[in-house]
Amino acid sequence: MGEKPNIFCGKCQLKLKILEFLKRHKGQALVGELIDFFVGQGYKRGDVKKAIKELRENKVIKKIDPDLLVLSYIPLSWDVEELEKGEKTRNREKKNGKNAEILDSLINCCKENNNSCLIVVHHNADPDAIGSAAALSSFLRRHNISSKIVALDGISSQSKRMIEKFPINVETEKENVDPNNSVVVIIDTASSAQIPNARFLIEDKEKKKIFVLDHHEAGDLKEICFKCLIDSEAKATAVIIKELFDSYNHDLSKEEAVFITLGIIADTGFLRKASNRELLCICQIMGKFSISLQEMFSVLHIEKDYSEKIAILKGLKRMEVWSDGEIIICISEIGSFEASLANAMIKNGADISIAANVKKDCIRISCRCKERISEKVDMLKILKVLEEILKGKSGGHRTAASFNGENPDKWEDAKKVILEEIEKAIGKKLKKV
Ligand SMILES: [Mn+2]
Repeated sequence: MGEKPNIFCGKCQLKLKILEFLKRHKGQALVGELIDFFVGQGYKRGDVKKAIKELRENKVIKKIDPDLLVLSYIPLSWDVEELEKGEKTRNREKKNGKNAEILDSLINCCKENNNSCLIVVHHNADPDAIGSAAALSSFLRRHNISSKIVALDGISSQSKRMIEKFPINVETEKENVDPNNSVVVIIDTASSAQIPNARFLIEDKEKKKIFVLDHHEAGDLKEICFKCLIDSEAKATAVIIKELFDSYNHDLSKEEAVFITLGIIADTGFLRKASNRELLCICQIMGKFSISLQEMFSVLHIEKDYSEKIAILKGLKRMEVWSDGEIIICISEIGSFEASLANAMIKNGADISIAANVKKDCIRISCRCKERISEKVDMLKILKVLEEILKGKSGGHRTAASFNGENPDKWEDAKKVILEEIEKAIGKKLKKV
């Protein structure tokens, strides 16, 4: 038998056997029964107890009530590699355990501040900002601290829908916010430029205790804050909040779970951009509460305006399709919403989409290119070629680029140039489909 990696330092075999035992018993067992079983297998009682203790310290298993042990996490398979991966996850949890001090500190500061604080979110506050703020506000309320969610720079339409469905108080009027409240938590926000109307709340930073909880690259708020937890690896602030609660051993309420879920779904593009960390968080919540993921999706799904839908449908009707037999290129014209049309063409099968908004005295073009194709075809470079013909400027990147020009009369010529440039890039001739 090969040498087992020393994942749990010593007694690895026994620990693995305990985990296998728990797995066979639907992830849970009575402490006494488990110990008796292994003693019956010839292990020393003390060794079994020690192994259980170490597994609990590693957060692999936990005790729910005095007698019941349950698995904290269930790996996909029970080999050592999976357990090692689990170990990495737990190391992050341990790190956050240290970070949980920020919650202690926040609670203490609030207690010295009349049991209150303000929770400030960025302009056009999205569901991650509002959801994280709502979950934190509920957490504080359960510690007898009243907080006000402050959104003086507007909230997004997605957030409005979320609040309609799950009502919470969000303050949007400056007059109703006490400028002297000395504890301010800033959520999902990296720089003061993102909170122009709320900046007065943090101006007198000597007198304020400012906390920052965020997942963006650090901005100027990091410089002025009293304490911060900035983790740019997290895909949503909501996942940071959830992990903070976990390491605080906070018993998540359903309301908090809903807001955290909505925050994660919104900031990960309906989970498409979620990493294991966000998915694990969602799975833990789904395992504990009866929350329907479909319902959460529908709360955040926003119907396009009638005018936008009609514009896109007209654009699709006018669409030309070109191909080399493999790569599909769609070109069309539209009176507005050219970016939406470019996205719609990609969504319906195009590898490259070009949507032009040809007006009397100006032209705007929006392009998209699938990641896979963008290794060969650089749409920004192609739009640059048009700068002379259409008298304008291009911007963006390889996969999403746009163009603004003053010579709309040359659109037909420009279209030919675009197709030629694509042919050059892929080294094949295109045919109209
Ligand atoms: Mn966010």
